[in-house]
Amino acid sequence: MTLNRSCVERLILISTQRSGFIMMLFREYTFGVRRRGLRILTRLNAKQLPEKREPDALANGTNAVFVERLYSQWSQNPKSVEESWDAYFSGKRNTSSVTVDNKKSFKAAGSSTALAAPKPSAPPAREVASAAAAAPASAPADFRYIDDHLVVQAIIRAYQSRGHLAADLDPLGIVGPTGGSSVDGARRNATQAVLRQHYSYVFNDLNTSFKLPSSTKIGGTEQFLTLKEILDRLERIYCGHMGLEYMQILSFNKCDWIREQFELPNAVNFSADEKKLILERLTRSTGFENFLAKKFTSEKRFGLEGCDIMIPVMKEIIDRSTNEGVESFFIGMAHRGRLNVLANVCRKPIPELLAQFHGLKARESGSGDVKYHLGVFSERLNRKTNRNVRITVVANPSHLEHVNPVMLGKARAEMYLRGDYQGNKVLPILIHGDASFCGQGIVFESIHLSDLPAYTTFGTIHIVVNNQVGFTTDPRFSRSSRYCTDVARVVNAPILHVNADDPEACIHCARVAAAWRAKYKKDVVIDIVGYRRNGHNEADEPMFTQPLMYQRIRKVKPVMVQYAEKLIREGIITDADYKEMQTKYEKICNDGFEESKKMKSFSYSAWIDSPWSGYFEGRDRLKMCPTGVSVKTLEHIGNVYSSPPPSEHKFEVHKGILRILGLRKKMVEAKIADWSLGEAFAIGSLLKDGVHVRVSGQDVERGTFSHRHHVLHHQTQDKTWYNSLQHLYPDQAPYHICNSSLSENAVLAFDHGYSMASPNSVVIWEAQFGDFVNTAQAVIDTFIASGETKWVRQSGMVMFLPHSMEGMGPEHSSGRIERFLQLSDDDQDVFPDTNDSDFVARQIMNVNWIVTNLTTPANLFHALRRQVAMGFRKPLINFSPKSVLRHPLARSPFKDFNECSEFNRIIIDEKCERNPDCVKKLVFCSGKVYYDLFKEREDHEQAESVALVRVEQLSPFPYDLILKQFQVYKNAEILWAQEEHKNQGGWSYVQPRFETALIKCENETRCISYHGRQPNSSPSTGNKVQHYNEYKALITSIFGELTEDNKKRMERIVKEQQQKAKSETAASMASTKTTKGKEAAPAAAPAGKDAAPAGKDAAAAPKAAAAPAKKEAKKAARKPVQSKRKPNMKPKKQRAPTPAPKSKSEDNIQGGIMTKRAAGPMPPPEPKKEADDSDPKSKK
Ligand SMILES: Cc1ncc(C[n+]2csc(CCOP(=O)(O)OP(=O)(O)O)c2C)c(N)n1
Ligand SMILES: [Mg+2]
Repeated sequence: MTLNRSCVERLILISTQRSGFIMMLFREYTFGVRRRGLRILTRLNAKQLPEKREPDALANGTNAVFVERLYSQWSQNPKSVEESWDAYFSGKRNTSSVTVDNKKSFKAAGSSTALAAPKPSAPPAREVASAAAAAPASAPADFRYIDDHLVVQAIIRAYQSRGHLAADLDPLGIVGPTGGSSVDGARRNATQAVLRQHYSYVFNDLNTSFKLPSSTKIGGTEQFLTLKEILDRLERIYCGHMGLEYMQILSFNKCDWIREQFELPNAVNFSADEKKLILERLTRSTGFENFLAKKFTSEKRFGLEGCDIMIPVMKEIIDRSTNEGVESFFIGMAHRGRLNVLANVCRKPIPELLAQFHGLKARESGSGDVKYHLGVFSERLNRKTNRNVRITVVANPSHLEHVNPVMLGKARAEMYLRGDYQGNKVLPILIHGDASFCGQGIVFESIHLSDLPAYTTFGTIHIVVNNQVGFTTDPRFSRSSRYCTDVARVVNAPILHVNADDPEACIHCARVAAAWRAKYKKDVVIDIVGYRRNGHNEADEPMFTQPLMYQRIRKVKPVMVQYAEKLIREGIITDADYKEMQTKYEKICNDGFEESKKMKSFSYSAWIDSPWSGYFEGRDRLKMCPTGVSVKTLEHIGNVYSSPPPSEHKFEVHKGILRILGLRKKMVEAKIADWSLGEAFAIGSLLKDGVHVRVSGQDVERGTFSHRHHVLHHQTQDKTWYNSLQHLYPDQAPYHICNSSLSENAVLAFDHGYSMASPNSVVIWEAQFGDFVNTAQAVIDTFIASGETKWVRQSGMVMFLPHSMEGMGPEHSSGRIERFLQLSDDDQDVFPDTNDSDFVARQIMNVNWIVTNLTTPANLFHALRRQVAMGFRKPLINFSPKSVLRHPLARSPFKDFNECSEFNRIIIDEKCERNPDCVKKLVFCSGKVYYDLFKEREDHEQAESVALVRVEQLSPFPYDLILKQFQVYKNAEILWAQEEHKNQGGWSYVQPRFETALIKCENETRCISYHGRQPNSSPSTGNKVQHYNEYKALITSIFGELTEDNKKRMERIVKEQQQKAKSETAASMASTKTTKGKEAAPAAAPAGKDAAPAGKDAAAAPKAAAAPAKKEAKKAARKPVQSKRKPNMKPKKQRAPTPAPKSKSEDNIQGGIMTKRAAGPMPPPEPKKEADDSDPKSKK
């Protein structure tokens, strides 16, 4: 034992003198194979090593692994190793005097050249072979032998990790390997760029056999190959028409798997029939573009020519994946080759496709979109596998790559709907352009969703149509990374670069990609390197900007022709077969063309990407279902929502949360709801009705303002959560709330995509603060605002955008109401037919979205439930509150949620309406400012003379109700009050609409005046004093200055309140003494410390803004004192657990109610077929 240790220590000593890489090898040796290693070393040490020797080169860390392997081989069969090694291991020789007749093993080509010293610029110490190449010229031949082996290993590794740098990927031959004389003198692509210093290493004999390390599969079943064979095979695999980037993958298993797919002899193998099929598909791909070019010479079609192989690649992926059980494919792509995909992958009927070129009228209203943006859904038989497949190409805007997360969200929802918890049945495919893939940030943001439990689509296959140009810009000016695909490295995706003019290599990559996704459920990229035969579109002249490239392109035969010639040469087809293939497809196109000419109009609905078949059939679209629910339901939801997990589960809840739950419980008992409870009522009752609810966004589980707390965290047990709303009813729909990655753009788009998959779900995306939503502006503009108009694709998605001026500074104040309102497409100058009995529903149906700025929990409840109560779907943009979340006035009694209640588009001033003639001012407002105005009106003692009317639904504008208000307050001055700056908030939207409504009134001479902040380029000041001054100016402009009487009255009230609070505190202390052991019940008032808006942002809330609500909040906040003093008190009584729902998230339920997180529609990816040996998350 002592001996062993000293050996190891000695080796460590030697190894530490070597490079880091040697250390690494040695560490592997000492720790990974320690036991075996020690055995060898014991032997070496005991038998061979003289007492006082210089560090033994043989037994040093560099060679130890090799020696160890050799020894293990020798110990099984001494004849299986070189004679010299046999002698060495059997103790016949001493390591320092090895003088084997190396001529037996090497045909020396001159020992001085053989041991060519490294170049003066000695390779970095980290290189294995630096040790080898640096071996002294006089080194014994055994060392040469070892060095040769080491260099061979290093070369294999170099090909694997760097071979792609010298791969022959460019069909134009502009960018590519220059090639050079390889280590064996043969010409090969791999030069220094790949092999580094090993490139200069000179071997004695090319025919020497080398034992292949386990890190390569090039030998197949062979363990030994000659050097020449090794080099030839590596060159073919890694520096041919495929450039394989996979060594960045941290998992050994996955790297091994990739090697098996490419390195094994005959890995790339096609039968004659398979080759014929590739050609047939190529004929269609190229034939379709040729046909369009002939028939519609001046039309833009963004042809695929130059990357024609993409169609066979997609078809191969579909074939292979269908075989693996995939039933539904979701495709997201931009313009390039889209029509071809529709025709040849989706098999969209050619007449319908060509009709788009004839400029026909659409049968439905809507502005439509250009033909290469429309979505498609097709269901057809896959002839290769004889299985039915559904293919969806998601409609997309011009904004490159923005469709990616939308498609992913849709695919995710489809998985949920199918109960496909592992992504076995649904496969997302994304097609990218080279310039956009690396240029658009949304690519990174979406790729980063790939492994998040609530967002994963279990692997996406990415295909890059890499035509080496973006519009007119060369890659060297459009990206800093070597490859346009580098963005995918962040998720450890294998990246398969492939020459577009080698169809078999491309199809092989497609096969590997499909198999990878099926096996590992992770992203994979195929980068098809081709060219663009025409300009950016067919009308563009590419010679203006890429003259030399296009000179080359003119000389390159289309891949279809090249491949046909190859197959003819190989005797697989004849010339006649090839011609017949072409003629056959041309006829299909021609027949389709003739058919298309007969069409007189076309329907947008034929271009819906995933129809909600039958969902609205037999239903009056204008009939809204009631949104109120029974008090019993409210009580049930309220009780579950306010209860901690059942005690038998010993779920340790944070004490602050227990206090919040206590407050909730009190509210339920008092039959009153705050914002959080109102939201829970909406969600809970939707779930009860079988409507799936998903809430997604940054920190939504707790809620940015700490008001929600849907997911409770076990305080002493990791990864144990509890979400009471998942346990309301046994047969409820699944509820998923998920914190998202810190991205607005991709996550909003993802959830928008999710919302489009089914009308029977409510998908809520919440911004952290509304201000940040503008990072997703493109998604809002191109999908949410205009998606239905362009693509007749409905969505009922909900956006929560926290908004209000509370002195938090320019970027924590505004969700930019004005922008959403500006995008609303109701006509400001047209007073609608308000006598229509279906006016409310029709008005919503005709607008692109609903914009609300709600002030009561009940209205939030109805607004959310209305999303599925309507006979159609519309996005809802709601500006949600911040301080109002806990405002004592922002509460709704249960009666406002019951069966007799409904959504209020405006909230009238009931008191003033009783005596309208006293009202001098009719103030319309929206959102939180109402509570400021309410308070100030009290302080100014103008409760009877100023009516406050809240416009809860800004768009579509509630003309009918506004008109009524004008008529109620005939003599009042009409004001619009807003806290936002004049060029922001609702003013520019409401003003013309108020005018339109006023015009409608007979003999009306009044107009509406603006009261609010002056125009500003910034949403808000960052200075609290200025903020308060602006606030005061707004208040004064409506109510005037406070009079002396007002001030006296206010002082009196404050005193009274203080007195009352004092006596309450005293009383509660007394009662605490007497109710020892019992729970000190918190009042149904805003919580104290725990309920305060969380974080710095909330802490920064200015006194000024908080002023109106503050006194009330303070007053109420004193009550929780009781619970503060009794932090350890247990709740009086714990509710009996509700039985766990038999929902699709059932897998997450442990022991009934305790739950591992139901992360999303599905449980987090289960151990896939193979555990990820590199991912620390998978080990947790
Ligand atoms: C977000 C966005 N920016 C700019 C454009 C304008 N544009 C359309 S195509 C294109 C070039 C795209 O190049 P690439 O991604 O390589 O695709 P290719 O057209 O070469 O197939 C550009 C810049 C756009 N459509 N979207
Ligand atoms: Mg391009």
